[in-house]
Amino acid sequence: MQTGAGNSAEPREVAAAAIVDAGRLLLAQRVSPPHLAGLWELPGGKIEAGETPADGLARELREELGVETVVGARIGSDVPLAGAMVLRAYVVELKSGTPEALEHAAVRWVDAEQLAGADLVPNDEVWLPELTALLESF
Ligand code: 523
Repeated sequence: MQTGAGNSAEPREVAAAAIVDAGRLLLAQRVSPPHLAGLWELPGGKIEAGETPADGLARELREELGVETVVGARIGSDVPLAGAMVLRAYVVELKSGTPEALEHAAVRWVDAEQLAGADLVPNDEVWLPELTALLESF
């Protein structure tokens, strides 16, 4: 029976970016839905049909932050989402531009200690060990 994933056996992907610059990680504060508003996330969004995850994530970051990026390796584990979707994180390099909150309430750069104290969306909390290790490797 179809359950909303179309004809593909692959789940639809939501991609999220771990952008690290000068030893700090970029967090973005969600404005919606109400139960996530005010919480901080790795910016990103849904990959559209026909897009590679790298192209789709770079598009989302252009739209949300006004920056050009290079999408790199996967980091952390897959997080299953409702509606046959899966959330995946990627290490992303900033190529040009300064991140602006075009679709978020705010953006901020955090070090490992500030990351540990940040109010993250619950899904992104599973990546804390990998994100902390990434920050400490710089
Ligand atoms: N998450 C999430 N963490 C995270 C992102 C980028 C997304 O838990 N870092 C979840 C939140 C939503 C779903 O993934 O349940 C889709 O993310 P969203 O709303 O940011 O994707 P968009 O921007 O593509 O969605 P719409 O434009 O609203 O359709």
